[in-house]
Amino acid sequence: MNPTTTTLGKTASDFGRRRMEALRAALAGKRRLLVLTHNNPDPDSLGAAVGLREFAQKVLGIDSTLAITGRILRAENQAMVRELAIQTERLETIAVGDYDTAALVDTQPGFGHTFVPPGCRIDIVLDHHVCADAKNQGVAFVDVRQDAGATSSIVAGHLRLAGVEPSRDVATALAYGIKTDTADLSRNVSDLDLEAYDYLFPHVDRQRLVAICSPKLPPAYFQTLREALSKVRLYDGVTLCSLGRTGSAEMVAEVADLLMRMEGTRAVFCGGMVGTNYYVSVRTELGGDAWRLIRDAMEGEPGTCGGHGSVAGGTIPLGAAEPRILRRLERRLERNILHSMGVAGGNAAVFGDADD
Ligand SMILES: [Mn+2]
Repeated sequence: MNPTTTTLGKTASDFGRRRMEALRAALAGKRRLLVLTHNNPDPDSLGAAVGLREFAQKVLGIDSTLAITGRILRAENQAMVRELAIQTERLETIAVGDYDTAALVDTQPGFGHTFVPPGCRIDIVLDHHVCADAKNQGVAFVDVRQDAGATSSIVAGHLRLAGVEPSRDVATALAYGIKTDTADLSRNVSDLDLEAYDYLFPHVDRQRLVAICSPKLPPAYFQTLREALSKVRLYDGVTLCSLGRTGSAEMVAEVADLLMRMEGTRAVFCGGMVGTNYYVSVRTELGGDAWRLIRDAMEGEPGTCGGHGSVAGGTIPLGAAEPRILRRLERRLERNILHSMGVAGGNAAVFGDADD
């Protein structure tokens, strides 16, 4: 056995154990926990939320509620909620006074896509994002690990170190959260993610996991995808796609993921207008810094952005959604992103050019 690895492993688990004990201490003596996450919850946030509920219940006997804002949009995410019977409440229907403690997972107080109701004091924050807007002052327990590929991995680590055997549904939710945020353990992956996955895997319902990963999709999905692909602009190693008006921020992220698979692509920048907000998703090849790229792109724009490793996202409030204002914004973003990537502007290649 390699003695260096052993020492490092021990240090890492001592660190994890202290964190787990601090989480237990933060929850000790509480009666009811309110678990919150960002708007339009994604699999990692849902996995982390049900994992934290499992921790509160199995380690401390505390009942909890997961309250959400926005919508669960992607077909896979809807399948996750359905297949794993994830119970959620609408945040606007919750009486905050019924809870004596509250937690935020996969986001932090102050982040743009996160709503904390007035009178709700956050005591616990579990997250893995970098964001300049974080306002964690006064939060009793803050566990933000930027090297973690998924918040679900952080939560699974707490369950593992507390000696909890996770239920099949909870293990499957956490595993799916890790899978999506790390692109099947290929992106932004750390030892913590691998350890978490090993711990969860014997308890995962593989049948359900498959049902979640490839759900049926409505015809409208393919229509949107077709429109998105017709707007792709290819520069040297940089792929841009402005979806214009689109149905959901999730679609922007989904197109970004898909385009990142194109040969020769070093970075993808996708944007789309939903309501009066312009949503941005950035992907870079492994080792790239998506957060730097999105900050460069959004330089001088209002709004917020966050990210980790090769994945980042942001929101720009546009107010008036006139086509002219949208076009100008897209032009500014394009100029910034090309400059940041050191790529000359000019004529982009567009799909279908040769035949048109
Ligand atoms: Mn996440």
